[in-house]
Amino acid sequence: MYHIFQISSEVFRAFGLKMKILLTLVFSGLLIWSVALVSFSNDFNNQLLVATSNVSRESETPRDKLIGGLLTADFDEGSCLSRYQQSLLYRKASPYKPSQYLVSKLRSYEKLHKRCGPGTDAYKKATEILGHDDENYASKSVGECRYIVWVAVYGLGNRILTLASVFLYALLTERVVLVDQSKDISDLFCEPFPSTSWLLPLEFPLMKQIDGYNKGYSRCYGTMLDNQAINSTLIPPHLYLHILHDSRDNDKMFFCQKDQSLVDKVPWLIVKANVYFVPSLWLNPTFQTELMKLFPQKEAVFHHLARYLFHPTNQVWGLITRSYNAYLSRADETLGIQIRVFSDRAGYFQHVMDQVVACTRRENLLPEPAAQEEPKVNISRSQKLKAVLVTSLYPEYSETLKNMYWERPSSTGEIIEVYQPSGERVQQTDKKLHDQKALAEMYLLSLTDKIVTSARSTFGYVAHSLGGLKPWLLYQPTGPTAPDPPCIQSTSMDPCHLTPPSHGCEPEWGTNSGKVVHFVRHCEDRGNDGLKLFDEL
Ligand SMILES: Nc1nc2c(ncn2[C@@H]2O[C@H](COP(=O)(O)OP(=O)(O)OP(=O)(O)O)[C@@H](O)[C@H]2O)c(=O)[nH]1
Ligand SMILES: [Mg+2]
Repeated sequence: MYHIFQISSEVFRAFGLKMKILLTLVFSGLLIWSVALVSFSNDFNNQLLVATSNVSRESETPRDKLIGGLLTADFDEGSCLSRYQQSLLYRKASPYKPSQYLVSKLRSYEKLHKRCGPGTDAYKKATEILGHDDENYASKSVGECRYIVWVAVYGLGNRILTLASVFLYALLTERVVLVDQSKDISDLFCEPFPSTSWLLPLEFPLMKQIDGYNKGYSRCYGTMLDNQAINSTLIPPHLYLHILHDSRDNDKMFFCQKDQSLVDKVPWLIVKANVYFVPSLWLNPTFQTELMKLFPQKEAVFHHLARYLFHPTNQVWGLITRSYNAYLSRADETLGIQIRVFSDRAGYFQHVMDQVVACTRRENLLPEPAAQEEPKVNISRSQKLKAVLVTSLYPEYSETLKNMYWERPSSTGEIIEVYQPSGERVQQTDKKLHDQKALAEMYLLSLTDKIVTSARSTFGYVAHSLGGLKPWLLYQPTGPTAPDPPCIQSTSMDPCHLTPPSHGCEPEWGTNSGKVVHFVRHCEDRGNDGLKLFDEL
């Protein structure tokens, strides 16, 4: 027994010794090997990281924060984050590039504005003449600086479109544009021109009178024509231009070549407008030559001007970026739907909802909900996510759409996420936060991939044109049923000039203004009315 134990303990001791040596060898081998492996894999990972970052750096097209030279680099970034961040972080590169001629014209305009803007001697001198209302400027040189004052009237969509129109007119006629700041414009937009201001000083001599200007005012251009109170030998120091939906034929003579030679001599123009009047400027042969050089792609006029002029303030940019990051940034595809109801008793209407659904299905913008729940065995985590941004005064439209895709799956398997930032119910123009939300929503719509907008809505026009998107326009219902067809895709992204001149200028008085030049035609959403720029024939 003892023997057996003694032998086996010796065997074990000998075996244990060998085991120890063996284990030590194995462990140290493993250790050396794993150290080698770790350092190799670190090296490999590092190399992989360098390689992939090179690839992503190479494959990522460098974003152009100045948008092809449209923007000047002369601004401090922090004071207006949207100006340079829009193209760096939120927008796809626009397929529409500004012409070099437009870029150089903008740089010259910026210099002119700096020389003539508020606070300069030139501005002071120019305002002094406003005190002498009886003076005739026919034979006087009015100095280098002539001005056009934009007055804020009507909804925000109208304001944005008219301010862009007034600015283009200023570019064409070498005037300086100044902006009525009595409303909330500076809560919405940053200054667009460096080292100066576009805000009309509150002490402007005509400030108190401007509110009351209308068609009946003796210095209204149409009224002066009616009264034969203006001609080449009788030029007033200021003129009021009435470019609104109720303008008379004589007010619209403003667009004609002969009239422009008179208007040009007036040092101060004050404009109230609620329509996008750019298309009518193209009907004037003098402007047309210049406009062709500025905008070789005609339908991109507002697109470029808006990206140059309208930079949301940091507060509005916060609204935009928070919404974008929370609801749109992760989607594979985004669709914007703007629903504007024009009727005395506005609100949620079933026929408007039916129209939106009919349009988005017919045009393959949204999938059909499936007839029944499919028993899915293979669950895929890579389903496509489509985000739908709805904007409307009424929250019921997006709620209905959201329910539709919750109650039934989509026939394509896509995940449909519906989001509506606000539902203000009533228009509250000039209320700061209301207007800021309206601007944020127009801007967010402009960031979507495809867009459906309501006919006749300036809110929708701003959104699609700023985004460079040819919209699907929802026809305006004429009764309590959805129009058939429900919508049409526009072949041009530029906004429509509602209530344009219906006539030509002499000698072709009576010509249909939609038939004067082939690229200015009636708007798809307005039947035989409205004027719009088209590149596609
Ligand atoms: N936030 C938000 N406000 C809206 C919306 N629709 C209309 N509004 C408000 O109502 C105003 C409507 O005026 P516009 O912006 O000129 O739009 P429009 O569709 O041309 O309407 P009208 O000018 O009344 O013919 C907007 O500026 C907002 O104040 C919307 O979808 N979202
Ligand atoms: Mg409007």
